Amino acid sequence: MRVFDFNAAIVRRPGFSVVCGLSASAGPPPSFDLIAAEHGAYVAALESAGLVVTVLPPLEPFPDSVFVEDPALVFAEAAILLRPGAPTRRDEVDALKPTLEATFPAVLALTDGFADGGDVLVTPGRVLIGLSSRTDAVGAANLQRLLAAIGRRSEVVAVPHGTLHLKSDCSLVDEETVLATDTLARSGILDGFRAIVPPDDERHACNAIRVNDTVFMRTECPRTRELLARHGVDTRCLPAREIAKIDAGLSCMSLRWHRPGKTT
Ligand code: CIR
Repeated sequence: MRVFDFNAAIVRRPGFSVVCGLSASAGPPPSFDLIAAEHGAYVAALESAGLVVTVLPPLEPFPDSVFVEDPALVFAEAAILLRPGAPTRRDEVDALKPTLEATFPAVLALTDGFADGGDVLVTPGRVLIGLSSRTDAVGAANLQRLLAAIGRRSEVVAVPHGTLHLKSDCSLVDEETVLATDTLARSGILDGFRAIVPPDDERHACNAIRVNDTVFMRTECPRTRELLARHGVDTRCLPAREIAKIDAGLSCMSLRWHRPGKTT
């Protein structure tokens, strides 16, 4: 089983409040209708890749709750409830907990510090945990202990300054290859991987997701798509321009795992 072989996912529909999602820039707010359309296309793509998708209802009090990747981590053997670094996102965890308890054989929980799922990159040999403005050293150390308890090796790495999450700037393309920004590729964090580096004006392409045999990537990145095609990878483009206005990308809209006993 490869770390990107998935047959199940959990997503949450955006609420109308998503237009007030956290954003580091002072640009115009996104449109709810366009975000809902991007989310719809995303869910359809996961389904067409063979995943059974659990769609949770919107949570209006939590504008960023559509980004289910941040409050939890999921593996076949267990889910881990995290402690998001942004105060407005902390209680998203409680809202997700009953679904995870009903779905996974075990649910562990971070008790100290802060960690966002967007800072966690699962690779074949180890789980990378990025220290960022959302994930602190205490949270990362706590997460390492929980990962060890389920038999996963992990390593704590530093996310370059100015990057929201580790996975804003990198993603796994295959078992030996990552898509990464130039800064991250040069940082040493990803040593041991072959890095495909998009041109700087397509750096947002680095938040992609490998799902089974396809890399889902953002629509507006034709040159990165070409690089991936040259590498022999099948790609599928998805719109994400609107969620990008609130600092989000493709990885953050789902929790994905391989549910034992399912065939796809
Ligand atoms: C936030 O700032 O928390 C949201 N507006 C965006 C979260 C994106 N999450 C992710 O990339 N894992």
